[in-house]
Amino acid sequence: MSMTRRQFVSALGIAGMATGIASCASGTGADSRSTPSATTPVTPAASAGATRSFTLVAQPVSVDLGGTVVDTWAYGDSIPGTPLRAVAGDRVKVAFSNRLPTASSVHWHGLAIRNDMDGVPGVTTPETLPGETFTFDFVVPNSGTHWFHPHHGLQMDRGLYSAFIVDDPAEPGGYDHEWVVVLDDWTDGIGPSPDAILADLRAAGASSGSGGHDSMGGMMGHDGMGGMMGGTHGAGGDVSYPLYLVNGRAPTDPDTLPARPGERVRIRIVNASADTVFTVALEGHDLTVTHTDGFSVLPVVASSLRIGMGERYDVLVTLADGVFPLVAEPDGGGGVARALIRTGSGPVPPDSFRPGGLQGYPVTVDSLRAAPGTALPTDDAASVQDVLLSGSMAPYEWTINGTTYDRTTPLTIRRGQTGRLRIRNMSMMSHPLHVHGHSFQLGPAGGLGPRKDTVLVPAMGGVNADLLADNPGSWMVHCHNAYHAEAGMMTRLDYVA
Ligand SMILES: [Cu+2]
Repeated sequence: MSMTRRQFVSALGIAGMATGIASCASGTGADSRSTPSATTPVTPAASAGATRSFTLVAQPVSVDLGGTVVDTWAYGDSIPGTPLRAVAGDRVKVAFSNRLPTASSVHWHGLAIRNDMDGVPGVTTPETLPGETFTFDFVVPNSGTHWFHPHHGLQMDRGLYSAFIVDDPAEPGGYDHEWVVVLDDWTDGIGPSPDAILADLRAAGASSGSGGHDSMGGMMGHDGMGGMMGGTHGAGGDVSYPLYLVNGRAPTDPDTLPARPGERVRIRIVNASADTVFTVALEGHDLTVTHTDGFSVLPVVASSLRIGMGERYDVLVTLADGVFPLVAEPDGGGGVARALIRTGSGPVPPDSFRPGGLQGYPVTVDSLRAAPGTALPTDDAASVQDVLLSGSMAPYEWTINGTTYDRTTPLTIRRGQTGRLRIRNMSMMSHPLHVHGHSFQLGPAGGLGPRKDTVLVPAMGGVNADLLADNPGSWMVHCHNAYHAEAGMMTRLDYVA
């Protein structure tokens, strides 16, 4: 049975309301009732071409993460904040009020919008001072699972993030439920603050004695630093997190999607963490990967998939009968993030449970191909530029093309050109590289890989990213590890005459 988009949207809206009520009513404890999932499920926007106005407030809050109450910063009073939703082609106005004790700004990750609304202080958009309101006003060009967060210091590693879903009116739908799943690594209010962690990383780097700028940066790795930080991480990021979250909930009190056996679910997965690459699997089910970063791919059936910071993957699943943990395992171990899908009765597996799919080989960008009509043209790139990712733990500095951001030489492009970024990772950690205001085509030649805006570049590996210069301005190109970005791993892509 195929539905028109309008029928689908209408049906999903009703299903959304019904399941929202169900999830409130089925909570067993006060915590479950008082903090229903912020994102289960979201209601699609009704029509294209509209002007949609939203308010967004960044503020200090106390939030229950499912048994643990933390003081942190959030959009509104939940983590994640209320998702925003529009239809491709809509004009969106967001009145952003900053009630934080410090300046902030909002970046709309994945939306290829006009440069002056991109939310990067000092480059595109003025920062919003405490007590002030700034109204973002832009047309949303591209559909997909996107998100938003501050582009301001380490604020992203607090609770300041949520999904921004953009519907494509031409997309057929064909699923019964939709579920936004936002992954996060958490320390604020439990462990040291993000700013204290960065100060520790810098102090440890300065005092380690191995000194000097190491061009093979990162070869010494983060294992040593993990030891210094007293953490348990092996091959993970630079930070040891006490908790991992799905939709703002700890694994002991997970967000739950109620559904019926045989129903089909679209799961929109966002990795909003600052320092953690996750591998995701759903017990008892394969995941059919349909989109990454909002762009459709030839469907691939995966037992698990690997998702870097800032990346998004959409998957389809036809549900079996029972209770199924959706688990995101961080690189390096140290716990899991998880949610549950409940289609029948049965006990909830313990929070340490790991789906069998995690033992398989995870899907990465290497296994994905752009769907027909999705790929960007990549022939005859008019410019080819190297983007070398490197760094060191002592001193704690991460670099692009050998320099930190304060000394960077921006990449350049001419309007209308196709430009190739030859991204090479010279370090022993993976880095999710994000280009603002554009998407890029991955692969050695046209059309081979997926189209994306953030790509997890493996340790000592490389990718070619071809982009089309169709959105003039000065744009950030950076590692989406918040600590690496703060430690210098950023540059710009500047349009030149
Ligand atoms: Cu990085």
